[in-house]
Amino acid sequence: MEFVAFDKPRKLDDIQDIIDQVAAGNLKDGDSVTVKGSIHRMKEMSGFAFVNVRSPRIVFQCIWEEGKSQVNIKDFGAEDCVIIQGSLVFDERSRLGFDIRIDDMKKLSGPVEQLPIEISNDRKIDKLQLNTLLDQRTISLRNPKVRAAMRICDGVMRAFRDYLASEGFVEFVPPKIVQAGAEGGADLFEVDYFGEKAYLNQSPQMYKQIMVGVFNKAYCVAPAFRAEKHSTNRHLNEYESLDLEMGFIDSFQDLMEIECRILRYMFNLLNENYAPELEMLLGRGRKLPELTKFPQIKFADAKELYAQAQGRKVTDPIDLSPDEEKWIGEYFLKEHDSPIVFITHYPSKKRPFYAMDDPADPRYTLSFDCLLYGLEITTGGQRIHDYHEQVEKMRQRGMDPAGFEDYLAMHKYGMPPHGGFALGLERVVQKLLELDNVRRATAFPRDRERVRP
Ligand code: AMO
Repeated sequence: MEFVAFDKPRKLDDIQDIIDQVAAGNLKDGDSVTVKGSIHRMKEMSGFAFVNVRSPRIVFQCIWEEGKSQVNIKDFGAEDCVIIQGSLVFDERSRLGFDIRIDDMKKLSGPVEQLPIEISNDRKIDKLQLNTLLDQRTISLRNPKVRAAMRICDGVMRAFRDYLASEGFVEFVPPKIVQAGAEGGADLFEVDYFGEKAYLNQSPQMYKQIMVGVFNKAYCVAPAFRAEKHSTNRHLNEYESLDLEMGFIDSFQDLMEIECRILRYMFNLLNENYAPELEMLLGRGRKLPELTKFPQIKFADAKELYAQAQGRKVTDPIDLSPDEEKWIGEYFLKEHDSPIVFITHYPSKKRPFYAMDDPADPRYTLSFDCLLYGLEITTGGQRIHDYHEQVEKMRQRGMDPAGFEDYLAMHKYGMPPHGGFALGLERVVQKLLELDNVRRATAFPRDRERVRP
């Protein structure tokens, strides 16, 4: 029998290790290094070649010189996976402050066919039709700018998780196959579940409320499925929902307050740890703004503000159109220097059966949306926790409480005043990175026309 030797010292073969060692003064000009990566681009001149190599986060420059390097550059091409043995050549003109002169280069594997798109050419990638970019996702994701957006997704989820852990929230895993819709409405994907009808979950709503009875503060990061038939630049049929729910709240203000803390933490974390990706997508020197204040306005007042600005009467008093949201976002950015605005007290008619009505005016609910640069990124609010009140609201809506036995079980056996909200990951990333389409903010978008790759 043998044991796994897991305590071996780390091999320094990632460019980031080399950068760190150079910065610490442990590696000097001329020192030997080994580094792994994929050949991103090659530029050959006579007796000389620049070989740009892509590591998980950085593209760095290696230099091949005839006579000095032991390999023939003609044996290599884009997307070859290589291990390079070389030496450091300190050079102020290089982006990293050094290049790597190739002494030896070993090909581990490489493409067997010409690539259908030129991964390393940002200009060509930018000009590709979105559909082509998505059809070729396996390799378009390797483009540094395209993959930068995916790393920002990582940062947003990480910030959500880290911040909630710091406030004592517990992460749980909701089911994705369920017996009934969570939000009402017909936008459900049906699944054949051993001959019975089941659905892909629209939202972990019921499960996160149940978990309030268990942990009091609970959250999950999980896909939500919506069989919505429209095709817009802000809707996906599968999106990642960052959900939280908390009990013993004093008011629904508590929920907005924690969302403010999460967003401030998220923006700071991205600025500190994801600066190269932000710059790649937003432009040199660009960062996310510092969040210091978070305006909130009642739904009815926001409608009025918009109507006044347009010199018209309020239209559709129970909903906000995408144009209105956009205008409200612009208004708060201009007047209050805030990319974020909370819109509170949505009309009861527009909110699901679980939303708590405002005792001061039951036409409205103790709920809110959060807009980021004029796009809804969050819906949330206080829920009904009293069993009889919940049953009554269902009846008023023509719903049969008997069909909601599982949902009502938590109310029946005692729930604290509680509430929560959900942030749509891709919409957050879309807005932070100023992307024209939410599909660019997810590695493998699912929409009416796309279930591949
Ligand atoms: P809602 O349905 O508003 O609320 O969804 C919450 C957030 O999820 C995102 N989102 C979407 N993103 C991309 N494509 C879609 N089709 C899509 N639909 C929703 C948005 C939205 O703000 N259970 C409630 C949340 C709660 O009250 O806790 C819910 O699901 O960013």
